[in-house]
Amino acid sequence: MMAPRKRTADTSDGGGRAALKQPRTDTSHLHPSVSLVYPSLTQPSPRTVPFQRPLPLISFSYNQGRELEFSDAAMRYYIDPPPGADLGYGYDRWVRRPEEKGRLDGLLRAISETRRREASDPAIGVISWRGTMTKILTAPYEDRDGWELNIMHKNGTLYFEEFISDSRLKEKDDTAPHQRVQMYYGYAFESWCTASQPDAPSGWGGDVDTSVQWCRVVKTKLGDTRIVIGGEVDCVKNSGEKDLMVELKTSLNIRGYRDEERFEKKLLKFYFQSFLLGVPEIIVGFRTPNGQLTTVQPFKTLEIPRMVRGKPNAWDAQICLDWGDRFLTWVRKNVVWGTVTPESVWRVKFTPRVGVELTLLHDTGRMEVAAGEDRVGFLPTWYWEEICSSEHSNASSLDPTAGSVAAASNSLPRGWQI
Ligand code: 0WD
Ligand code: CA
Repeated sequence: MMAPRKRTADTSDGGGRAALKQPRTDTSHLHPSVSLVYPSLTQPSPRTVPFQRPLPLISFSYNQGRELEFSDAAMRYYIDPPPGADLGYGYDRWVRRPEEKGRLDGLLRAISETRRREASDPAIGVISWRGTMTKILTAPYEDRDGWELNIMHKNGTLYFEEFISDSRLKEKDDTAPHQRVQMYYGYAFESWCTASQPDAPSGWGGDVDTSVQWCRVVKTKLGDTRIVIGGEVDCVKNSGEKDLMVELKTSLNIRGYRDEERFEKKLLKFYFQSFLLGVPEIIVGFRTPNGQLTTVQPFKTLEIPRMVRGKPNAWDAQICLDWGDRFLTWVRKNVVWGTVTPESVWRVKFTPRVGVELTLLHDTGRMEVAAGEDRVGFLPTWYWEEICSSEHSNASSLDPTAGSVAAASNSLPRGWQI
């Protein structure tokens, strides 16, 4: 193991709100950690951080055997569901994919395929699944669920992987029966609302198999950071020449003021989840507690922030974007500065109502992340080798120590420039 660098961590985030935490005394965290505290939710966002419209790069499908193929085989078309549909239908036939660690493998294969097709090496600041970015951006308003990320930095790119420990994984797999049913309602709604052909009649779209997914990869930019995000897309609606992506959700019927507030809170997650991938419409199926569909309501993603503005429990999307930008800048600064070897793995821990903390993992932590698999840190070895070889062939244009993708962007072929 290499000795940790004896440097004081840089905690400045540009906003002057970061705080230095003393190194912990327990032996599992031998390195100093830095933290970034929450933004104020009562003040308006101090600045407007731009988010670029996501542009599609590639899409892929996972088939029933969970094999990835570069096709739209798993793409579904939206069909209006039958009124009063039973969301418990087919529960016994649900093929439930076991919970897995938040590995980036599928997304990395798609990025590698895009590089091959475009014969270029894109300058990317962050690579992440969409669900991870949603968690990061909505953290200022999250008061219940914490999360942890593994982070690596190579050739100017930060890789974010959600860290799910073995015990947490087991917990997720052992969902209580009541929760399993609630979870299933969402999938059943997807089946009642989709078909493999655009002109299919309304009805059950086939038994639920959570291994099958259609995913899309987009490039976008938050502040100065170019980001490549991959995420699952539920279905598309054929509108003239273009297929428009649609996100499907279920939610309990709104019976009163409290329910309305709860729903408006949920809209924050719905909004960012779709916004990040450029999904323009969210269709919500409202249901009874025991799973009968009552009404279906479409929402235009971009109109959601305006809908909640001025409400008692309103959220402000700008606070999230500002926080997200500060988060990414803070991670980059500290990781670039503190990385001992390119194989270093960092951990970010988010504590609701407190903030985030960043730590360099030591040997035991790194071994837990690799979990005995063929990986360098959490990146698959085949991918690692690929980026190492492209580093050599691009040695003149990509400076891996610069810590910024901006330096490399001028030499990139068009098409990958955002
Ligand atoms: O298994 C896991 N723990 C994870 C899997 C963690 C993170 C990602 N992934 C996989 C996803 O299964 C998918 O293949 O990464 C890919 C992209 O996911 P994403 O789009 O970034 O995930 P997210 O935005 O969190 O969720 C999108 C949908 C969910 O729809 P709803 O409407 O519930 O938000 O992906 C599905 C789910 O339908 N999904 C999952 N399905 C089964 N098991 C899981 C899961 N753990 N996580 C998301
Ligand atoms: Ca969904």
